[in-house]
Amino acid sequence: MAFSEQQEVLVKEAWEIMKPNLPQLSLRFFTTILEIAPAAKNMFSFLKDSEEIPKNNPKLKVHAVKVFKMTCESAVQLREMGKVVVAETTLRYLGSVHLKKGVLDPHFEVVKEALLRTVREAVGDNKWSEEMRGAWSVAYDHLAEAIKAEMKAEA
Ligand code: HEM
Ligand code: ISQ
Repeated sequence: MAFSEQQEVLVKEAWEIMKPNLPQLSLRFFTTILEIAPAAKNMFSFLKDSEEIPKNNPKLKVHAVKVFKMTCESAVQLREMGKVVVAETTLRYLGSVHLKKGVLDPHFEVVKEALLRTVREAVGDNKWSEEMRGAWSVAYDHLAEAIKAEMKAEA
């Protein structure tokens, strides 16, 4: 399935709106993941010694922003090349991190839903549309498939 120029524009448009609010959106994203799947809590080192989600954990923020950014990059690559090409070293590393943490295929749907909700909240109902949802969705799915494939290759 080809990714259109318009889809790339929709992903980038949302990203521009998100940029000034990344610390807050990162927290929102992470909180939403745990709302959908409370059991995922034990996977994350950010929560090891606390019941509450840390409001100022730099690692949490950096990782969450990476997920946003990588989804945007995935959109650009899909448009330009028709496939997602994460640098081989990055992909290997992400594959092994997620494998080690015990991430399973269904978790990717949880993170996807949380990502889409976070983008929706960030851009607001005036800008949000089915097309924007579709564009983020496809970009995320391709990225997730690349990570899953690497996890399977390493398992
Ligand atoms: C760590 C990205 C999906 C759980 C990370 C890191 C990145 C990342 C960049 C940081 C790696 C590091 O520097 O150590 C992504 C992307 C995903 C994805 C792009 C999907 C396209 C998932 C899913 C789960 C998950 C589905 C399961 C709920 C984790 C955990 C860590 C992690 C537990 C380790 C965090 C820690 O304790 O330090 N991910 N991730 N990720 N991810 Fe993901
Ligand atoms: C790591 N992997 C996927 C999603 C995340 C969200 C917040 C913080 C870290 C993450």
